[in-house]
Amino acid sequence: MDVVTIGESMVLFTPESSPLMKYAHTFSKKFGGAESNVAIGLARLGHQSGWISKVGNDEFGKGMVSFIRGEGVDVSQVTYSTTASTGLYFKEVRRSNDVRVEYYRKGSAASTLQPSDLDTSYIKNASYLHLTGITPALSESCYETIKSAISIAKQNGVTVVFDPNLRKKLWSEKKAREVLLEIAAQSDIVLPGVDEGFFLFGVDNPESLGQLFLDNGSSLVVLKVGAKGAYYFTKEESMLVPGFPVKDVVDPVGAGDGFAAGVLSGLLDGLTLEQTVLRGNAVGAMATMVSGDFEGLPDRLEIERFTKQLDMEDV
Ligand code: KDG
Repeated sequence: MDVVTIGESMVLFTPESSPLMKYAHTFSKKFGGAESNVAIGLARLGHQSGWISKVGNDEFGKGMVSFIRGEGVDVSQVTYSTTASTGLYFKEVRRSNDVRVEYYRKGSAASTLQPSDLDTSYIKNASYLHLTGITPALSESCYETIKSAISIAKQNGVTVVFDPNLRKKLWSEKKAREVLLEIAAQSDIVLPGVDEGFFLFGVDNPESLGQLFLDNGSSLVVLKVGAKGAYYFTKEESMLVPGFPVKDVVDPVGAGDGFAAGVLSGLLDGLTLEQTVLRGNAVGAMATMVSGDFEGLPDRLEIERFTKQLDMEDV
């Protein structure tokens, strides 16, 4: 595998008859989950990605696994719980900067993941282990699972990539800060947003944040600054790589996962850091142009068209 990731995916319901979940009487059914979004994004770009998870032995769980398998992601490490159900979530996009979610995931199958669910050889044979700050927020056993995955990766030279993906609905701010900093410190590459940087360090200046994440233990920091793009920082160099402006954002959820998939794809292809972050910016932007958490993630041809169209508009 090029990239192995671990996390919960859920059935996602979005209101149809009214934009508000409170009043809608019909909903469309989709799927969502930060880590499987990344795995799907990578598969669409031609990489080998594997998703470790647990779902309920129910119709939703089975449907979701087939769907993710159909996207080209390896789901051989997904197990089925006979006691807990697949998690659900509802999402309404009021405006591009006002998205509301309701989770029905407490005690879900994925929240029962535990270290013994991990197959050491599966992680060991990957080039990258991708993690987010959502999984450790789900339960104590999920937190232990993430710690164990990191230690397997570290013992076997697998690069750990961490997106803090702060979800305040899932845990207390104190616990979130403590755990996200702890995992970031053990990760080779971190992909925070500037807001997450502010949450963790109380600073919002990109240069200072880059340095703080480096001092915390990572060797590459890629800091997202919204539509402006993203900075990268290593001990030797740093740069702001401009973003791709999107006029009409349809659904911002999943942009960060698209960004992560683009960055991982660039690294796997051996691009320069500037080109790598540029790919992350393009994939992240494209994710916002379509409704759904991963539906807008592009294949290579679509990225090329998207970046060329922008060039033509600029001429
Ligand atoms: O990054 C997008 C995710 O937030 C979404 O797909 C659902 O995993 C999800 C979550 O926990 O909110």
